[in-house]
Amino acid sequence: MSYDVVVVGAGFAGASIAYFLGRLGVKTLIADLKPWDFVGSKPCGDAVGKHHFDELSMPYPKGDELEGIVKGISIYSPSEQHEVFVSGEGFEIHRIKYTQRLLSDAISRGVEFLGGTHFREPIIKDDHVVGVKIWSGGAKEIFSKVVIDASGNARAVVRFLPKSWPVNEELVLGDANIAYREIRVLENHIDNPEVLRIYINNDVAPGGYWWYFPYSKMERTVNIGLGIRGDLRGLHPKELLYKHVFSRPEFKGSKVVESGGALVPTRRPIPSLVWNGIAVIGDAAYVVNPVHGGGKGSSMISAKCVSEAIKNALEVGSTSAKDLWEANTCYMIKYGGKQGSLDIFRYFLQKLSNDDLEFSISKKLVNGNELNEISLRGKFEVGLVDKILKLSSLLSRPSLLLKLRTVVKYMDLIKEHYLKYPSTPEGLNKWLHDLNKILKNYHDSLM
Ligand code: FDA
Ligand code: GRG
Repeated sequence: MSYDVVVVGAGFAGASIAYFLGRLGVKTLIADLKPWDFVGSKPCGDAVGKHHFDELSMPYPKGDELEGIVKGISIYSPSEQHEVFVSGEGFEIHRIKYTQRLLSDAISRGVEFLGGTHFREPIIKDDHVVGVKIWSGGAKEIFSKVVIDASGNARAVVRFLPKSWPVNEELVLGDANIAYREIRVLENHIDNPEVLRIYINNDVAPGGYWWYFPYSKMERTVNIGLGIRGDLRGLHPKELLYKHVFSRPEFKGSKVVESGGALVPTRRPIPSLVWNGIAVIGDAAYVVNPVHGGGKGSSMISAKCVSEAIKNALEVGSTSAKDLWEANTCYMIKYGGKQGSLDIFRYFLQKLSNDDLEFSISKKLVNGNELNEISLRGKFEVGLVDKILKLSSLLSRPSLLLKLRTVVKYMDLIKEHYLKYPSTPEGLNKWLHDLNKILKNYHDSLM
């Protein structure tokens, strides 16, 4: 059996690329461990920014694929006495139904779906991935011009590849969150169900946050979860959620509809989304917003960039790293640079004490619009830096002030560096070397 493309994993990223490849008329097979009825099921807060669908011409979730409308996010200080409201449109999306919608569209255009299928290992020939070994009611070999790893945190394909291939960079747990969530039906009505709530508190969720995301289309139903930095031994997000959150009176008598947890990569993307005969998208490529941990929008961006690069590579008749490379230049410009710079910000945020967080939110060092700008562009505008510097010096927080200066400088440096992402694979080693130097200098200066 042979295809142009085999996609391993039919989660949000895999289903998105199947959707794009179907529309590009590329002969594709997509396989997942899960049977059809469960594809797309994944512990998630289910929130996605609307702008992603507009920018990528993806269909909005509709009917029962849409569980809630989002009008903005309230971010609460550790005491919960102060909040910043970030206005922005989004959706609470039904993970299974929307994934099935994308896959159905792809199938109607000739993409083949194989459920209940276990990817076992890649087939590599002359330094090129040429196919996959799978178990699907029996051992099978399938050949293809490109294999796409969309297997999420399993990184089921790339982890078999040589370490010298830049698609195989391991995740360090300090660069991840471990997150757990439950979907619950409450006894009482939820106020402002179109506003998502994020609570930052180092005692409750060290290195992360806990969230309360109502499904506005489903009366009294809410997605509540908690994420902590991945390398904090002895702490468990489920235990913290039960201890600090579900013990509150508002959850008394609530019914658990669904529960589960998983790892969230919260770092810059892997150095390259493609190599010879292989592409990586979604969580397997660490394409997640490092500050808020949302990865659905960026999964779709990585899928779009990779699908177009594959289409063009197939046209020239070669799927080498060089011929697939435009996937990188597309992704790194659209989102990778923002991830790189927000990774710098994330590291700073994770070092702040509850006292610093309370101070920053209560004194409104950054308001909602400004936070939105930082989140959208991965950048502090010059006027904002001046404002914060003035406010913090007036209010005498010299250590915070000094650190923030460093953070802003390195966020800009990283952003500029991603703009210089190499146009061919030959430039990658030098670019990576320089990136690691910037990161080392930053970490040393924040010690
Ligand atoms: P995903 O894990 O969804 O899919 C991978 C697929 O590969 C699975 O279907 C799996 O079965 C399959 N697979 C794995 N190994 C295989 C093998 N060997 N053979 C065959 N198939 C295999 N993001 C966001 O935008 N908004 C949010 O609110 C949240 N909230 C959130 C909460 C929690 C608790 C977590 C853990 C994560 C989030 N995220 C999020 C992140 C978001 O869920 C994540 O970025 C995307 O779902 C990633 O989609 P992928 O398709 O890459 O991986
Ligand atoms: C605790 C790190 C950690 C992970 C938990 C709950 C969760 C994972 C992620 C939720 C992400 C989130 C807040 C989504 C809200 C949706 C929304 C309207 C986001 C607006 O942000 P965008 O769209 O961000 O500007 P991106 O980076 O996707 O463009």
